[in-house]
Amino acid sequence: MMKIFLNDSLVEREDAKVSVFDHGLLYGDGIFEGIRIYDGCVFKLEEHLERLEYSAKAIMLNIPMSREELSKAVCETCRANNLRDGYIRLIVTRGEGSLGLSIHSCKQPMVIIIADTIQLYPPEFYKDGLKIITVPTRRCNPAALPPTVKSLNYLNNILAKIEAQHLGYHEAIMLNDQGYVAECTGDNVFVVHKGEVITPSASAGALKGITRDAVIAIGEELGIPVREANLTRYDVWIAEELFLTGTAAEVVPIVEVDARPIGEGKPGPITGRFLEVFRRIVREQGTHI
Ligand code: PXG
Repeated sequence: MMKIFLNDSLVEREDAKVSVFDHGLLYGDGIFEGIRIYDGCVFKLEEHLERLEYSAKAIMLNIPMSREELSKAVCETCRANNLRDGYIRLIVTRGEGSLGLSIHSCKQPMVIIIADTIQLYPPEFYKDGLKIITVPTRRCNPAALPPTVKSLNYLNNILAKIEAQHLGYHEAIMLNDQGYVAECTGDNVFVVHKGEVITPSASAGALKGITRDAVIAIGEELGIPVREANLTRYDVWIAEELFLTGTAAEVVPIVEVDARPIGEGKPGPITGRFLEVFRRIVREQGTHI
């Protein structure tokens, strides 16, 4: 039986219920993290908890647990479910309140931790690469809703995902309101051009991905220069290599964007090196549950 961490204790899945008056449901008022566990080690747990705290601060949400308490609760939830490899969803909602946008009716934020198996991308995506498109839906302007906040309001990304899937693609590049590349619907974007690895900055509308940070560190380790810059669709089309990073996706090669083959139209060597090192470090680093 699956156990869910709800507020301050583990409960059975059937008993893990949230009020219809929770502002997480009513307004998408809340935050979350998606975390991986590899062979009994939670990958980048501290980094995920730090980002959760920053998201909370940005939306003026008081997480009712300390970093240590959250860390313990994540590990405890994995152990209670005998989970050694999988996906952890950590959610903090504004909690139950009255109908109305005001946060003041919500007295007790709700903490939920789900530890489950993960639906991975099929191995062909890594071997053959993925074909993607840019979509008309623009990434939220940071002045309207900072994309750096990992909030429960994913409609912007969902609209882009719908557009991609409607046309038969799995992922979409989202541009910001100035027309620069921001990110994909649930992954960060990297291009390889003339030996350099380039990714959009947070101010261009990218989430500060934990996998993105890990890839930047891997670049340093490998002596491959990685930098942030504004990228246009043109920059993407003429790139030698392109890859996406994310907790679920890890490092996925992209071989076509908007019907233009990327490089040779097959996964590139630099992408391959990043994926290889990434898959090594996820097993070497991490918090033992
Ligand atoms: N951009 C967005 C909008 C995301 O939601 C990333 C980038 C990559 O960040 P990380 O920290 O994961 O490297 C994300 C993360 C899911 C799922 O269920 C989505 C994410 C993470 C895990 C699972 O689709 N998004």
